[in-house]
Amino acid sequence: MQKEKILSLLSEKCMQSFGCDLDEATKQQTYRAVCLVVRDLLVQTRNDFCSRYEKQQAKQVYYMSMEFLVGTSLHNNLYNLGLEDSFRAALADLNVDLDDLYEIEPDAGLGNGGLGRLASCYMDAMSSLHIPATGFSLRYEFGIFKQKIIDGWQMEFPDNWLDMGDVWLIPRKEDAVEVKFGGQVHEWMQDGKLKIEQYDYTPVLAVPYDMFISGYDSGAVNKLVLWSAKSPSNMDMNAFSRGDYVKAIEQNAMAEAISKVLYPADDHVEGKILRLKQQYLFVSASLQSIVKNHLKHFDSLDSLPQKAAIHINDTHPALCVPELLRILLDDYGYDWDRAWDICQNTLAYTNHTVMSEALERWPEYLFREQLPRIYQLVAEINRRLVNQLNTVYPGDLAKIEYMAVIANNEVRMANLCLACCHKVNGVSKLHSDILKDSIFHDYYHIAPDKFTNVTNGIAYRRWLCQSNPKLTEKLREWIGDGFLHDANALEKLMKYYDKANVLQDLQKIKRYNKEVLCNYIARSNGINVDPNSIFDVQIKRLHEYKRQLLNVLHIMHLYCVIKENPNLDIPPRTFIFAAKASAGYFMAKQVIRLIDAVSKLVNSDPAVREKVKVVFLEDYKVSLAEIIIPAADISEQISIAGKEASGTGNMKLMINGAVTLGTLDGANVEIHEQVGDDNIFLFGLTAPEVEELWKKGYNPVEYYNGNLELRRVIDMLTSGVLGSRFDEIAKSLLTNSYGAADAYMTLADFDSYVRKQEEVGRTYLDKRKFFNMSLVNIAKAGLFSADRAVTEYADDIWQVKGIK
Ligand code: F55
Repeated sequence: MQKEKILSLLSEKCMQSFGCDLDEATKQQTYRAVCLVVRDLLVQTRNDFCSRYEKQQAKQVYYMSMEFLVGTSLHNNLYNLGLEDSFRAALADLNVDLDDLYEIEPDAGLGNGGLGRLASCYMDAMSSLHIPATGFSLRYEFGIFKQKIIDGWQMEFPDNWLDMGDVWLIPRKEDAVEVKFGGQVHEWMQDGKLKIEQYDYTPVLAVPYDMFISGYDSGAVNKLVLWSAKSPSNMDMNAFSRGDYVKAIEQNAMAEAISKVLYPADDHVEGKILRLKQQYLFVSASLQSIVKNHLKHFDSLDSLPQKAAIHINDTHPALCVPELLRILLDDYGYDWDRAWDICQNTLAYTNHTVMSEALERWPEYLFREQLPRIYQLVAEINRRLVNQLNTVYPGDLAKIEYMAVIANNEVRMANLCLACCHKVNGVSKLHSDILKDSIFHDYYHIAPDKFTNVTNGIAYRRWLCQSNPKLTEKLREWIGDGFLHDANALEKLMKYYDKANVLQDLQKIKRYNKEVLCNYIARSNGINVDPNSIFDVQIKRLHEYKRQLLNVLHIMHLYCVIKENPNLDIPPRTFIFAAKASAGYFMAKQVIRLIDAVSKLVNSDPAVREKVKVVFLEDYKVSLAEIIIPAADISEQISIAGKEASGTGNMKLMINGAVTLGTLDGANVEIHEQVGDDNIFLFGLTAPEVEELWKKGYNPVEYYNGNLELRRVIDMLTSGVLGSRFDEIAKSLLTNSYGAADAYMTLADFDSYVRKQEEVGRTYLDKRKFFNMSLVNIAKAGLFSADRAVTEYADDIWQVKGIK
């Protein structure tokens, strides 16, 4: 597009929206005008795309997720539309730097971590692959909280993203739908047919807001539909006329509370009514709109499975099962068997965790009270399931109870999905095997064909091409442009495996990205970091199983070693952490406090700080990850084997040339398969070894007593040398008071980790060798493209195709 054209569109938009000339607009106004112009372009492309797929009557994907961690959109959209350079040039005429506008945009942080970001990566990939798709979620007024560290403690602050983030959202008030909560169910016979009606319920309106999702160099634009809860206006009017003013306002507030805030926990589930209401609001509204859309184009819902693939992203949208059933039975008069058949063939489910505390269960009474009709249907699903299981496992009551949807006065959402969906997948080979062999083994036994694996993938155009332009430019020079469309083409880089000038260029680019990060660190933390040091990065949610603690214990060990021997010849290192902890997760917050204390100790000690620095970056989010990842040398993926379903940060770091230091967990296993033994630093127990050690009886005290280095650092925790004491952490490692002592086997893996870290240091001294490894990681990362992952979903689960 010509820059004159861009300038005229911007001027028009500025006048329309703000009543001012473009050259008088503030930065904020210019930013909004640019977004609105880009949005118009997306709308045009979307309309063309819709007419094409409607004409072809193409099957659509509906991706249901409580979370989409979108991050920022302007850069992504301009990049995808191929308009970045022309917009940059046009804005330069106005003395506006496009990069400054990028910085104004708040992250749409409608998710906690990996699961939410995965959903966004898949939306991007579906658009790039021309697959007609709609994502459904909630329009949280407050996304994931903003994190500040105050005196070592994590503090949470509200994330008012809509202030600026609303430019990407288009409301469709006319398409609002009603969702019913509570009340009673009335059943009666009419003309020989059973009729069902919910009455005395509380209605809530769900108002859709559309966000368009562009694909790279593609004629496809999909959309994310975010539902916002509103109280139906006639409800307050009724109360007003009865004079019950306060009640009316209260009901308004209660309805609107539903989409107020994203639940910030990714580690455990609490049976909170509000959360159940969030789930039902978005599931019911989405299914109503899917059904309505289907019937616009086809004459009955019989063909739903042929035209719609509805995907359940973890169990959070599991109410899709009974809600679709309800619509078919109650609203469209289907009989049970036919309705069940349609549900089975339309729905599929992805599991993202094996942690039992993260598997959703609802107290039965609460579920029944809030969703009386849905409860009846779930009870009937359970009754039929238990009957069927009685024939498969006659008399095996324990097994049947384990597999039941309702048991122990709880409704179990994973079993609901397993009982219904035609496909169930894990997110890495190891994780999918664990589902089959252990947590879902009994379901696997009765329906082995349901189970499949789709290893996660990332939208690499965001994570490499947009966030690491220097590397991308060089890659284009070396291997051509093929990788921009097909990530597998990155493998062509292998021909430069030992080419000195390529390795030097890789080193220079890394060095440049490290300087960018150094500047960020200096601004945000006031710490001067040496860009020649090894950037050793662990960025992810804070969780005990991810073992940030193992990383810190190693840093404490290094501290002791350097204090003992100040002339120790090791390459300098900067340990970089970024992590949010769930607000109520005590141990996770203690670990943040520990990282903070260790960073103060290390960074202020003249004998140590030339060799080691520790940086904790506040408020980890997509846009911060985009700055850190291109600068990383070492990617810490050190969860206890068997617990991290996949990880996706590991893939983002890999494709930017960081070398993984990790356990054989999640997708690290496949990263290892890709790069081979020589290009990864593996340590620690394997998943079967972890199992075996539990069976044998794990006693962390044996490791403490048997390893002086380990003992020294654990003793430091309680000694006060860190400025304050970390008794709870020490206790959790050594005693049984919080369940199993050292439940994540940090002590068992400590020695192996320390030795591997020594190897990392030695390897880095040989720059050529290190950048060999880095090159192989980039070259072999194509497998982890979201394009590959989405293609597997499309072929094996959804049975959809990209349209011409
Ligand atoms: C969010 C809310 C609840 Cl209630 C439970 C879990 C979560 C959540 O955010 N989970 C999550 O991020 N899981 C991660 O999913 C990634 C994508 O599949 C995996 O890579 C990662 O291993 C897994 O922990």
